Amino acid sequence: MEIFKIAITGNVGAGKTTFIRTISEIEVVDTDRRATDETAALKQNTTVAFDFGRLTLSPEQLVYLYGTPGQSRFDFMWDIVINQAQAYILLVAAHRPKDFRGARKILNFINQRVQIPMIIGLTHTDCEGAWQADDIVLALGLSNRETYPPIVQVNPEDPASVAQSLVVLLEELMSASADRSNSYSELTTQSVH
Ligand SMILES: Nc1nc2c(ncn2[C@@H]2O[C@H](COP(=O)(O)OP(=O)(O)OP(=O)(O)O)[C@@H](O)[C@H]2O)c(=O)[nH]1
Ligand SMILES: [Mg+2]
Repeated sequence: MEIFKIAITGNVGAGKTTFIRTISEIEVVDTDRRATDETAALKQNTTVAFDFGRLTLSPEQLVYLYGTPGQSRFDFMWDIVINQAQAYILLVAAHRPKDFRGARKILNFINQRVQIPMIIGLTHTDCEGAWQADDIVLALGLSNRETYPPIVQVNPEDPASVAQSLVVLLEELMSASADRSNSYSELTTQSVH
């Protein structure tokens, strides 16, 4: 059995828990609790540890989905989740420009710890005040088109949209593994000669 471990990360209210609930075939193990601090102004409940969901791709392939808490005071959980993951999606709420700096912080936090395939998922693109993808890319400090990751629009409430974003992420993961095994076979070929 092949298991792909995918992390879903992003700021408070980006849609991580919803994303996992929408696509998981098992009841999501979530750790949502009533928000008590500044988050309470934004939403009733917030994830305090992690979410876990599961998706069967084929009889031999499973996806495990791990959602992080959005609040940075739980960043020790980001560490635990990201160290388990083979790839991740960073969800960014397109209508909350105040959160772009926080999204950047999460990106830097993860980049300092692991180098794994990732994509950016823009959520809330249907909401009033949503920024265009190009402007969000600049706000996230991703100015070099050659190096920045795939960016998709995703509605965490829509199963087809969530599935489509997972396909893009799994393709990134597959192509990164193919690159790794090519460079491994180049290395071993070189060592034979
Ligand atoms: N209109 C709209 N609503 C969305 C979208 N994505 C998420 N939501 C809603 O936003 C709310 C917050 O979603 P959650 O899934 O709890 O967010 P979270 O990222 O898990 O938040 P924390 O656990 O607090 O960090 C929910 O009510 C979702 O239904 C979107 O693309 N469009
Ligand atoms: Mg959550």
